[in-house]
Amino acid sequence: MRRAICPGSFDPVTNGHLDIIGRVANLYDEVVVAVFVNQSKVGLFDVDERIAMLTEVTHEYPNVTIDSFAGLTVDYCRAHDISVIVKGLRAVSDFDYELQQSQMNLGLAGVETLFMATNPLYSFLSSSLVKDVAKWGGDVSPHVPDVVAQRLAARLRPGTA
Ligand code: COD
Repeated sequence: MRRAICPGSFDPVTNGHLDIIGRVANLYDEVVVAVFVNQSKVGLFDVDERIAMLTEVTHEYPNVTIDSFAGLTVDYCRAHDISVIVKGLRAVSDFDYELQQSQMNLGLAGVETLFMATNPLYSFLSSSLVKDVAKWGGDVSPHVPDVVAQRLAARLRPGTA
């Protein structure tokens, strides 16, 4: 059984994340999309909300499951018999930090990291950018699934949705 993990904050999931998840689902028998519970950072959406959105937008992939974790990604991998972390790379600016993480994770636990190049349609997309645009009333519907656009409007511009 080939099992991979796509870890991230997913606050919230964007079409860029979803593109990577769908492509990974075509390559592995099982894919866990794991929301990192970061105790030192308050997100726009809580972990349960992020999981609910991810669950809804990945329902077409039967081999994708959604989970959350606290602590090290490699500890989650060891506990769930996962040998590969898949990360999306948008630009050179992602590379330095992702390289450091991948080398640390390999050293910590022998877990490999595979980098998947972003679809150029989404190379500029990040959750932070989407939240900023939504906050000021910009149209984020081309960049996130409908359910996410609706939740962003309800959270950031209540009364206007
Ligand atoms: N196109 C392609 N890929 C994308 C796009 C896009 N438009 N947007 C984001 N991605 C990729 C990112 O590159 C990343 O690989 C993944 O999707 C998740 O992105 P985010 O922004 O939701 O999540 P991050 O980058 O904040 O997640 C960081 C982790 C939670 C993975 C990391 O901090 C982690 O592993 N933390 C656990 C603690 C740990 O193990 N620390 C030691 C690390 S060595």
